[in-house]
Amino acid sequence: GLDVVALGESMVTFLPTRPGRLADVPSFDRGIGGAESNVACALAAGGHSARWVSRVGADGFGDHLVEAIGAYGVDVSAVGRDAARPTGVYFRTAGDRATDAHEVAYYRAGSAASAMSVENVDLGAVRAGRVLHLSGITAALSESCSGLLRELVTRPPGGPLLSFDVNYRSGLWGNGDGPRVLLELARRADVVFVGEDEAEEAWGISGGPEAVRAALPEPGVLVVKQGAVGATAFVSGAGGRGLVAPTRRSRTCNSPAPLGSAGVPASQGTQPQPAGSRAAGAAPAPQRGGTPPARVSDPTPAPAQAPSTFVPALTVDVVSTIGAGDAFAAGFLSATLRGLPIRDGLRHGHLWAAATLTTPGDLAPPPSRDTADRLVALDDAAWE
Ligand code: KDG
Repeated sequence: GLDVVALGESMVTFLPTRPGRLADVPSFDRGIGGAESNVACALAAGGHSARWVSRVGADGFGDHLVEAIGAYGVDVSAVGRDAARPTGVYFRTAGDRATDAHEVAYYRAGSAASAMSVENVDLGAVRAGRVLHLSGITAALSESCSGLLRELVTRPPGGPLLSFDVNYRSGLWGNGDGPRVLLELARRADVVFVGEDEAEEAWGISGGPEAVRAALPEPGVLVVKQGAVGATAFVSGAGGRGLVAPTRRSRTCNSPAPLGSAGVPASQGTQPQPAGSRAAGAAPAPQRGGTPPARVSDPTPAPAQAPSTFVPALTVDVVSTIGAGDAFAAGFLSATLRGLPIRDGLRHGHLWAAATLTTPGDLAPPPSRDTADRLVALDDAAWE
């Protein structure tokens, strides 16, 4: 069977050929974007079987998306064509290096994908993978898309593990419903990805990862991305229905965890690491108010806290942050599908994100599995 199915709108993207405002730049390079297909493409490039489900127009841009995403090795057989509506496109700048402020101009209202609904999408094809990856963008596109998402998060027993990237795009939410809708959707997922800054923007949560977890205790796996600082994962209950092994590499958690088997208990808690396994002078845990998360090297996690694992991000020369969250999610899901422990999932996430951060487009192939595994296996000192 398929490892992953991702559903969502993809667009042809236009990136300025030189720095400047959209008002001034005269020429653009064509690329492809779409948060969910970015995840599917990265996973396919990383050796997994992946399908992207969506709808595109019966136009040249629709042809291009299907061809380009298919060329990554993604199954596009369940992508529908809409003769009456166009494929969405968008233009964006690479972003200001200092502020990371991007100018984004979407031309997607009334697009073929925005007309997706429970009637015109093959739900069997969507639920055919071990993991179903969705994002909050889809909920913002239209009433029918929102209805489709609601249907997909109401899972039949034995359905795929549900992965959800909050992806709050304030510009897409005409009304003020986004924050409430996104929280409701996230609560129903097994694995949730959210940025610390995003949680603050959408939900007004400013107390760091622990505060995000307090507001979102339901998902078996919650990954709070902290930008250049790192990422913190919380694992509880069966750890995403037995999918994620929360402890570090050991004989038990090294064996692939059963997928989609509701009720299979995974061992809980962050395995205490030997004191001093991090080099002296390690970067301090993020302190943006609130309690710093327990780090993988903390000998004893604070008692009242949910078990959490923090892994610092790699220091890279950022070209563009667009698409890095998708690459992170793909790297994490890849490790998860392979039964790797949570720390390695976060490291894969950071590595795959680094591949995207250092290129201008929305999407870049991840490092090969061999290379990534070797880098992930480096000791803690290399990961500070
Ligand atoms: O995650 C990157 C996306 O922002 C991009 O590829 C386009 O899906 C997209 C969106 O809606 O912004």
